[in-house]
Amino acid sequence: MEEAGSSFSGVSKVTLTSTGTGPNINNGDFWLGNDKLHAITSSGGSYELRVELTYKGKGAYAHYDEFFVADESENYKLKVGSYRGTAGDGLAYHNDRPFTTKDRDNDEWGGNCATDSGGGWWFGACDHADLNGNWGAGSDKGVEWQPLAGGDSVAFAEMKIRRM
Ligand SMILES: [Ca+2]
Ligand SMILES: [Ca+2]
Repeated sequence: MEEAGSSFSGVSKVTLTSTGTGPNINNGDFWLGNDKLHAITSSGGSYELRVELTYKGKGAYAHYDEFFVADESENYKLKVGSYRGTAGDGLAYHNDRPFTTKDRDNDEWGGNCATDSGGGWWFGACDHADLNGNWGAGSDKGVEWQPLAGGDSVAFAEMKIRRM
């Protein structure tokens, strides 16, 4: 189960600039798109998520035994299940939160977390993890997984899902 997962699919690191329709490629980064994530995760069966991270030359992972993205009418709300792994549970805070982009503010903060953090995510006020930030940026604007790297940007991030 913990092999790097030939049957896992879906790469990411993200710069989603708009509302979730279609892939959005920016500087070699790729986000599958929330409509596609919803279509996949609602297509039958349940999906698990494995987040691969590298920080200071060391790999770490976070595994969730459920991963689901709701549809646009629910603002692509995230559902993640139980955590296990070595990276810390960066997504617990984001569970059940809607997706915020620079042009659709669904977060719980007075400003727009996507604008401040560099890209769309399932923000609250604002994040414990945010893999759509800016590579190498500090001050809460980086590619973040705070249980692993605090306010630093991780060096690599990938989200992979597979049907259980
Ligand atoms: Ca807001
Ligand atoms: Ca951030």
